[in-house]
Amino acid sequence: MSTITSSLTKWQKKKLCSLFNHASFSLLFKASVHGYNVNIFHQKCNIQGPTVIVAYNKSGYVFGGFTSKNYGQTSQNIVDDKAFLFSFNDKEVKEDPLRVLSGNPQFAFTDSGPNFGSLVFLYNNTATVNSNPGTYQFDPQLMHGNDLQLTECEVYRVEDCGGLLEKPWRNVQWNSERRKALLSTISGWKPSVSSVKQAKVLLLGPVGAGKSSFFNSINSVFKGYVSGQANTGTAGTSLTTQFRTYYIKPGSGVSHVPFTLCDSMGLEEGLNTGLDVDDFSSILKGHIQDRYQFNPSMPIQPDSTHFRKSPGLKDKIHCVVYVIDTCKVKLLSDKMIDKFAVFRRKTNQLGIPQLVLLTKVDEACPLVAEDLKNVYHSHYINKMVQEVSAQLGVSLSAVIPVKNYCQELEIDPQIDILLLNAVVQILRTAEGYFDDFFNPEEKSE
Ligand SMILES: Nc1nc2c(ncn2[C@@H]2O[C@H](COP(=O)(O)OP(=O)(O)O)[C@@H](O)[C@H]2O)c(=O)[nH]1
Ligand SMILES: [Mg+2]
Repeated sequence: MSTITSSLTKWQKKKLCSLFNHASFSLLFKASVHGYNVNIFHQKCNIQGPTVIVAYNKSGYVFGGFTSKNYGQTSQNIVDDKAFLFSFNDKEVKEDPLRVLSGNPQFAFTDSGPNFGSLVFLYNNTATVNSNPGTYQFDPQLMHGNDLQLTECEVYRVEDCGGLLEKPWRNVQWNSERRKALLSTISGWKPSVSSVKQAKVLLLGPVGAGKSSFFNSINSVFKGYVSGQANTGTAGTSLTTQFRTYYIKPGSGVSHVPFTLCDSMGLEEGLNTGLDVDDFSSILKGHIQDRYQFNPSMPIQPDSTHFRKSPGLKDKIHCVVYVIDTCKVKLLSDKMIDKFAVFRRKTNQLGIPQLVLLTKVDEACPLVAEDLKNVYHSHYINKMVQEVSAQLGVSLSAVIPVKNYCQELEIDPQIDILLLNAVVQILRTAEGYFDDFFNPEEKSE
């Protein structure tokens, strides 16, 4: 699965959000990745419901149009009285965005590209906008500074995120005592089998979901400052092609970290791409050693130097954590859901308990971006937790929202609390593996 990421800066996203009432955005199309190509635009954006097109030019303008109607390839005009054009400029931080409504909002989503009457994007399959105020009355200088050459053009699906729930759907205390208590729970945790000192946790999910960022974030919590050991990034295909076991250095008053996090290749939706199910099975059984380089054309063989022939209990995976980007829950393809089902079945067969981490809660809901404490008040996050639980067939209590450290330079106690909560849940889940340990029948394939 290829991942595409938004070009909106935090500030720009805030401006865009201010045009909507409690909306969340999922990126559907990005011209620099998919091309200034009307056909691909239609493939990605048709029948997605309300969307906003966002164009960028060198003069610092971010401008575009919102429509509440489906894009389609029809030659008929579409009427949408909720549609509007907008613009703001990076240089004018204090000003409210320009918002232009039309008395007669008719436009067409034909093969000429998204055509808002007065603005046509992807004009002639190029990085230009055709601008001709008419249906919408605007001053071209204010709309785009008369700079019609685009540096980027994106389309987002816009979804009403429904505001805040009065009562949180999970109770979290956000004070420093709680942070301390969570750290002390973690430092006091031990696997119930004495031969094992650390729970081995495998992170699994699509490329770009935030697996490496999660490890880095947990590491940062224990270090007391934001650090980045595992490579994170936004390459289209799996950036991590090695099997890695990451040890977290004790810190923040914890003298022994009772778990390790393993990162593998990303899950991709194609049949023979991304992590292979046989390799996955070898990881779960403890056969694959640190730094094994995955071979895309063949699963690991017993004669490989990285193949551990007789793994002990400590080498096996004790908990599988599926990592999913909250913004992508609605966009999970059937193929990806099938892939999850195959991996879940394998994990169940081996009696390994499982959890789901929903990352990027800040990107998914602007109310959470504003204040992380809103995470369990957010209607939208709650909805996504329910949706992922239904799609993957895991219980609601096994879905944990988190926000990783990504842009932050300093540790934030609230981010820490959410991350530490996730760790405690992971350890409690792993405990199920060890509790089961004396029932050998459940461990056989
Ligand atoms: N806003 C936000 N961005 C995140 C979060 N987690 C990861 N990211 C970003 O998502 C991108 C992909 O993350 P990465 O950890 O490399 O994904 P991986 O392929 O699963 O290892 C990076 O640019 C991260 O900075 C999060 O919780 N919030
Ligand atoms: Mg990674």
